[in-house]
Amino acid sequence: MADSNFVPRATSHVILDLDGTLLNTDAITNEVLKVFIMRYGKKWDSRKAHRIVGRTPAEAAAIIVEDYELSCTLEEFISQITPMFFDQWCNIKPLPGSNRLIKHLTSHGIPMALASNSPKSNIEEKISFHEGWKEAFSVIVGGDEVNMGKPSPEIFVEAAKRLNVDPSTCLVVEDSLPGVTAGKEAGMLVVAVPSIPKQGGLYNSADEVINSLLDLRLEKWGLPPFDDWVEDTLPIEPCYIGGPVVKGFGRGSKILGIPTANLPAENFSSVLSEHTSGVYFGWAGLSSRGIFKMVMSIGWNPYFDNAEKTVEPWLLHDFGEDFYGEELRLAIVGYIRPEANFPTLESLIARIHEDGRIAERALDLPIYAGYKDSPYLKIACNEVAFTDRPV
Ligand code: ADP
Ligand code: RBF
Ligand code: MG
Repeated sequence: MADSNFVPRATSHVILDLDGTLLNTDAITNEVLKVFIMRYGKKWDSRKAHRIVGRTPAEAAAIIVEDYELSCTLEEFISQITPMFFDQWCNIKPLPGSNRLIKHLTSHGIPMALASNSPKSNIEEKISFHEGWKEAFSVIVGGDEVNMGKPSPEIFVEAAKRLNVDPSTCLVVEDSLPGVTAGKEAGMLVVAVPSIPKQGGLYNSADEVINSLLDLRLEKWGLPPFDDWVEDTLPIEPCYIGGPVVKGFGRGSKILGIPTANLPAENFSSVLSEHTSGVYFGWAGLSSRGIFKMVMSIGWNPYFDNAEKTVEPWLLHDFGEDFYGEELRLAIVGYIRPEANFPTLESLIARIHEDGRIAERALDLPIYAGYKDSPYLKIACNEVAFTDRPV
């Protein structure tokens, strides 16, 4: 992995993987496999999903038939499951930062290629649901156009050839281990964006491992930097979620001295799956109390090794009491940073307070301030007049 002394060489072309990197294919894969495996009386274990990430469809099929000891042949499996996937392609959502990255590189005239283990026709079908994607890529290389898919470097070498450039001037962005291996073997610079959380350590050969595309710093690779960060924050497509405040584990309030209101995660697991873990901020509406500034973590709870993501908003206001059972509604409007491991509790606490200050300042900016008036938040306050309430 890149150390701090690492001076990258400049790149001029970007080669992107599709599934798991630009598209949240994993969500659909999980759903389809869950349903399919149930038909055979077995239970899908999403923690084993990493076994198939970055595999060719045939490899993935073989792994699943074997892992779950399904009473069908590989051929039966593939012929039954393939139409189930086709039906879902229109529902695959871009991962956070995909549209932003594609638009940015397009507007700066940086040539882009798509390089995926999927057959080319599947790639074209999948990207057809996303505006501007097809036109953005001057080259598309599918797994059916080479002898061997990733981890063989062939797909990437072919992409560089069609882009008419030396592989060494290409930056690859990849979520899977086979993809990272392929990119490095091809002699390219590789940024890994693991789609399975907490596996970053496995991606040693990548030049950098980042948490999500939102954390991509193009200037590190000699490419034009994003210009949409505002005062240490990144505006995101606003997202509204809410529910009754439930009792948490007490670590936040008792150990960190930072209470976070827990929401029942099952209410919005689909919304959560669309957000990568990290620190976000926005506005919080609390029934009968008003609207407050809020900074939150998504997905992080090292303490309890939870399988599901959690949302933990810290309302930037001193209530002096609990508010369990009250309806809490959130408008999440910006991103601050990826989750991190802190060496000490003190450094974690200091960083969360810094996040709080960043959110506090940012929410006064016109781009974020307006969301305070979202009707969604006001309903949470039982329609009372709260314009004069403290924020
Ligand atoms: P945690 O481990 O997340 O702190 P608890 O449920 O034990 O979990 O404590 C958090 C509770 O503290 C919230 O559910 C809420 O009722 C209360 N609380 C008080 N002040 C705040 C605040 N400023 N932000 C969030 N929650 C608060
Ligand atoms: N815990 C971490 O270990 N790493 C982090 O980067 C991290 N960021 C956080 C950011 C915010 C805004 C908040 C409120 C908490 C954060 N936490 C982090 C703490 C973690 O979420 C903590 O375990 C829970 O808040 C306690 O339930
Ligand atoms: Mg991938």
